[in-house]
This record gives sequence, structure tokens and C-alpha cells, in this order.
Amino acid sequence: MEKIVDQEAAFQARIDAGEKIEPKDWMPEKYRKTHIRQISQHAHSEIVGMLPEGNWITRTPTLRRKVGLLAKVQDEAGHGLYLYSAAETLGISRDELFHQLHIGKAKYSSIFNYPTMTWADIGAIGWLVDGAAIINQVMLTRTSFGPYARAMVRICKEESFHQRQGYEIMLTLCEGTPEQKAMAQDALNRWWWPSLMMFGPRDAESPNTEQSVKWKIKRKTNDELRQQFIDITIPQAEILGITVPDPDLKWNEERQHYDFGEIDWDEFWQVVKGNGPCNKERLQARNDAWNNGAWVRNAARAHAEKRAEKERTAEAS
Ligand code: BYC
Repeated sequence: MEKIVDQEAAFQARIDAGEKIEPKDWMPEKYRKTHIRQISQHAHSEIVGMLPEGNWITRTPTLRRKVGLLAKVQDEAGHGLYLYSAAETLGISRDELFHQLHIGKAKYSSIFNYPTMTWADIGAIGWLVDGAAIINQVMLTRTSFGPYARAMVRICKEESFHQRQGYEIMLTLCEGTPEQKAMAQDALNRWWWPSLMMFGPRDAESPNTEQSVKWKIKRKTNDELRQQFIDITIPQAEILGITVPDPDLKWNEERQHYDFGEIDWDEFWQVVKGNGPCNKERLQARNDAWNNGAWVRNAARAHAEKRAEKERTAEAS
């Protein structure tokens, strides 16, 4: 018992000194579990996040937009792969991580349970969803677990391209016909509040924040990041000439931040619990992809076994 207390104190001292924790280092079991939870949820978000945008690859308005969107969706797959690899360093298999997603046990970001109804939604996702993700992920480049922090550096570079391509779509629509501008406004109306929910519950209702801040998994709280996102995004909406759907939004000179209205937390928890507009469709799509890919996994396994057998025979002779 005393040994564990000493180890925990030494571990906290390393965190306090700003050292990175690496996979083979001693770590408290809860630190390991928190990381498996957060990194795998993050990986699942990247993979499930391909679905709403993938929905528009065949319907982009121009070839240039198709190339950009294809590259973005492929990037998200790559982000998922770096993150699954980072989670595996903590001693959990990728099959287990997928299994937890497929049976609905593991979470993924609430935002991907909303539908992409018009082309402007693709602009809004890049601008707002990737914009929110960057705010969170720039913080995570300094998180205390080495493999997660390093994955984030590369991911952030790609996310900033994603954010700009989304904003450029919005800018083009807002400079277009009145119908195009109305489409951009409608997308902002539908994506604004769910984007604010991406940062998670209010600090007072966030069971994991206190410990995660202590372990420097999180360097900022959910509410701090949400405020940062709002402060950065409002001037961008002003440039576009569209209105953020929040009558309570107002610059607060004293706080030097925007005040904003109440988020619908009931909607947030309903979506997190699986009752959002597209939760069932998203899980079905992931399960179908897994089941339809069985023949590829079987073929790869058979090929690997054949090769190993060949090598064994060559060594024996
Ligand atoms: N959605 O104590 P809290 C992308 C859960 S993808 C669903 O504050 P924590 C992109 C939370 O898990 C980028 N669940 O938790 C991809 C916890 O439940 P459990 C996605 C949520 O972990 C494709 C409970 O609520 N980014 O950029 O300290 C196309 C209490 O919350 C949500 C990441 O995944 C939510 N929004 O803080 C385009 C970032 N919020 O697990 C773009 C990595 C909370 O205890 N994750 N919950 O059962 C994080 O930074 C943190 O996990 C969070 C939550 C800030 C999200």
C-alpha cells in the first residue's frame, strides 16, 4: 500500500514538473483508464465523423470541392488510426475498441449525430466543428501522455486546413445569391448550439475535469474552451454577415468575453445517451462497415499465416 502511495506521489511530481508520461512508465490505473476512454472516444469521433461529410462526396457543387472534401474525409480516417494506435499503447486491443463502439458502449462526439441536409452544412462543419475541435486539440498537444500529445501535433495541422476549407465554403455562399446566403444562415442556425455542446457539460457537471486537470490531461476546462471558441468565432460570423442564433449573445466589456445564452443540456444528454437524430444510423453504418469488411480481414489473416508457414519451412530446410 505504502509503495503505491509513494509511486502515485512520484507520478504526480513528474506531471507537475511537466514531464511526458510514456506507455511503459508506471502510471495509476485510473490514469490509464481515463486515457483509454478519452483517446478511444476521440478516435471513434474521427471515424464516425467521416459519415456526415461522406454523405456529400458524390454531390459537391464543383470538382475542386470534391477533391477538398475527399482529402478531408481521408484525413479524418488517418486521425482515427493515429489515435487507435495511441490507445493501443495502453494495453487495449483495437478489436476491443471497435467492439465497444459497435455495441454502443463507447461514446463518440455528440456532434456527429446531426444530419447534413444541405451543401452549406459541409461549410458549417469545417468552420464550426473543426474550429471547435482545434481549440480543444491545440490544448491536447500539451497533454501529459506522450503518444496522445504527439498524435495531436499532426492532427492539428490538418484540422487547420479543414477549418479554412469550411470557412471558405461559407464565405463563397455568403457572397453568392440570396438563396445561397440563406442556406449558409440555415446551416449556422442548426450547427451553432451542437458545436458548443462538443466541449462537454458545464464544469460544475463534468465529473472527469477535476482529476484530468490535475493530471494535465486537460490543460483547460470545458467552459474555458467553450468561451475561447465563442470569442474567436463571433467576429468570423460578422465577416460572413450571418447571425449567430443566440439573442443573449453580447460582448461583455468587463469580462472581455462574449456572454451567451443557455445551452439546451437536455438535448445534449439525450444525444449522448443515443437518442439524437442520427445515432442509430451512425452505429448501423459502423457495424455494416465492420461486417462487410470481414472477408478482407480473413484474407489478410490467411495471407499472413501462409507467409509465416513459408518462412518456417525455409528456416527448417
Ligand atoms: N459528446 O466529465 P466530462 C473531429 C461525455 S473529432 C459525447 O466533461 P471529459 C472531426 C464524456 O465522455 C474531434 N460525449 O468528460 C472529425 C463523459 O462520459 P464518460 C472530437 C460527451 O472526458 C470528423 C461525460 O460526458 N474531439 O474533430 O473530461 C469530422 C462527462 O463529461 C461529450 C474529441 O474527442 C460530447 N460532446 O471531457 C470533423 C476531443 N462531452 O466518458 C471533425 C477529446 C462530454 O465518463 N475529448 N461527453 O462516460 C475531450 O477533450 C474530452 O473527452 C471532452 C469531455 C472535452 C469531450
